[in-house]
Amino acid sequence: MRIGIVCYPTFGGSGVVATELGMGLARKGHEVHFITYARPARLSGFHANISLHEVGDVNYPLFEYPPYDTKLSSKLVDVVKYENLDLLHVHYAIPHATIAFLAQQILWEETHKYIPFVTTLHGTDITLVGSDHSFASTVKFGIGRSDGITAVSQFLKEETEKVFGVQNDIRVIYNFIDFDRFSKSNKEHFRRAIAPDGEKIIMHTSNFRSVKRAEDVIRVFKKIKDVIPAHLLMIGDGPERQNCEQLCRQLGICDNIRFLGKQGAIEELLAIADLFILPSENESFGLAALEAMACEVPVISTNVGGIPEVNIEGVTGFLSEVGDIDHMAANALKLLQNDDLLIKFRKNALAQAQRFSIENILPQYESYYEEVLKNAHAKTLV
Ligand code: GMT
Repeated sequence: MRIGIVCYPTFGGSGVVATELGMGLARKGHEVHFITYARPARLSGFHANISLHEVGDVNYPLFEYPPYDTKLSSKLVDVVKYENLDLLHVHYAIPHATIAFLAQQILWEETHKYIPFVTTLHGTDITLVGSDHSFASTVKFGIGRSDGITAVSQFLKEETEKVFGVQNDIRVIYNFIDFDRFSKSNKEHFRRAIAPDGEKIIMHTSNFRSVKRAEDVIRVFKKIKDVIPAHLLMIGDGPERQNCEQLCRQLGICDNIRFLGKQGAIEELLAIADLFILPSENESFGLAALEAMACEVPVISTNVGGIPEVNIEGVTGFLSEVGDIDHMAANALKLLQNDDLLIKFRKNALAQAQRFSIENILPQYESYYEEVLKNAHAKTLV
């Protein structure tokens, strides 16, 4: 199949999933074309079946808000036409679903080629941004016009149906993990550098947006550190990072916390972690938690959104109400102070992550594409 993938190229979860999916499809022999405004952060090296089409800048003094959507739509028309694509798969509804629809209409008018498109809903496109009234009608329209819609969790499917009252069938296809990359490796030298006296290592990765409640990680860590020797690694960057740094100073625990910023090889850091903390206010899936679990790191998380579909209470980690610092810290200590329990949870985390292996999930996308293509043949545009 010749597939065009549209995504945000950043470190955000939707871009990561889109890129890993494209690379997986390419490995299976499909021809994949990424259409984005920059090289996706997770796309590395040369792949025989992968091409990248960058949507360039729009520089004209009139445009205080550059019309990226227009350029993206024209780029999609070109790539579909000249690379003879079979299908578009757009990640994150805003604005990609509506732009794909626009490109579809243009192509139909110009060439009578019907290009079906699949929209994958990732989370904040529905829960935060999508339901903001100023976006709602356009997002609902884009979803409604998609030839196929997938959601990354059962929670997100139900939320989309509730928020937008959409009639289309939404297919749940969970996020996945590539074990060739994400599996525990021996990084003892690195562990010794961070925690020379055998201290426990706690980790958090996110884009430090307020929805991630990264300050809660610091507060939970303070309670852990008050009881046992420990270090915290904070990975990623974003709007709340400064507040987190400030909080460390206020609490006087800076010596035990490293802010490492955006990192490419997360798996190398996860290799030395004992526990992962994800205290999000909302999370449609929690890919960061799955990556941790694949590296045998149990997860202390909140119980919101799709997280309980990934992190199983009392098996792969523990779940708490949003903002319940005491509960999260108590659960973390339960694991960190009992090596046998920690080892058991590590094994459970790996076993649960294996359910989400790329080998299990990628064929679900392939057969969904085939279904969508078959239905598209029967479709006519008004
Ligand atoms: O919130 C993020 O980390 C970024 C965001 C995105 O779309 O880039 O992530 C969402 O999609 C991820 C991949 O499907 C999910 O794992 C995250 O749970 C989801 N984030 C939220 O729902 C807040």
